Amino acid sequence: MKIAITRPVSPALAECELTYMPRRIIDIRLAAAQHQAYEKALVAGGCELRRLEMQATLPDSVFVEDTAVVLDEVAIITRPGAESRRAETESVTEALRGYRELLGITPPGTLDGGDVLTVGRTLYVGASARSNSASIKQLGEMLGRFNYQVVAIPLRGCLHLKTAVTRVAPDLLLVNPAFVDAALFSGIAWLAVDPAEPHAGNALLVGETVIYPASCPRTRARLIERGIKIIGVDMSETEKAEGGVTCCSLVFEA
Ligand code: CIR
Repeated sequence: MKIAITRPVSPALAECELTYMPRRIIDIRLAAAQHQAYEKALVAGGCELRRLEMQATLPDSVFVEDTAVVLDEVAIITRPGAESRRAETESVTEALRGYRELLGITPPGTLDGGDVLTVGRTLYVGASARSNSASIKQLGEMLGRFNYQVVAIPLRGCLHLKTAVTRVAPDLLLVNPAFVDAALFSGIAWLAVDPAEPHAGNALLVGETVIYPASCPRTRARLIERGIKIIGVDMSETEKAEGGVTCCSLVFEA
């Protein structure tokens, strides 16, 4: 059974961290309605939801992806790169305790889950402003015993690795070559986003379907052409907070 951990949008989302985007007005009611539709898409994709309590005072707490990396054998609780987000991990730790052995990133390591792309036994980790070399070293040490290799990936001009590249099928990546060098992902085919859609690289593969944002119609057409089944979602409000479809859930096999 697939589990999807989610958390409602905080009414303080407008005070979110922003790195590459200008601050724009966020409609919180619309954000909440869009988040509910996103949760329905997760259910349509075969997930059972585990909704965490809202954390009203933590603006970015809807972006649960950044708080943990859940693998088949173990889960790693992150230490988010933004100080304002560190308190988000506590409730996620409690939620994951029943499902996995838990390990954690410790200081001086910082890691956002949005920087970790798992392909088979390889964890590609974005060397971003949020995830540092200390955490990449810790991941390598922790996960060696589970036979994972950890590979640091340089990024340019985007917040997280998964802003630039995500999986859209077991054997296919969706890549924005402006943000990351696709040749670094050896042995796996890739499809480029439409260059007019810089945030189109963030797709959420759930089972055999891809949850995909309405804001990227050109790349969506490319995916459909490749035979990929899409569930469309409108994420306009969380997109203004620099979040995409992967960011709002932690999906794993129970
Ligand atoms: C942040 O800057 O931390 C949030 N405003 C957005 C986080 C998005 N998370 C993700 O891409 N995994």
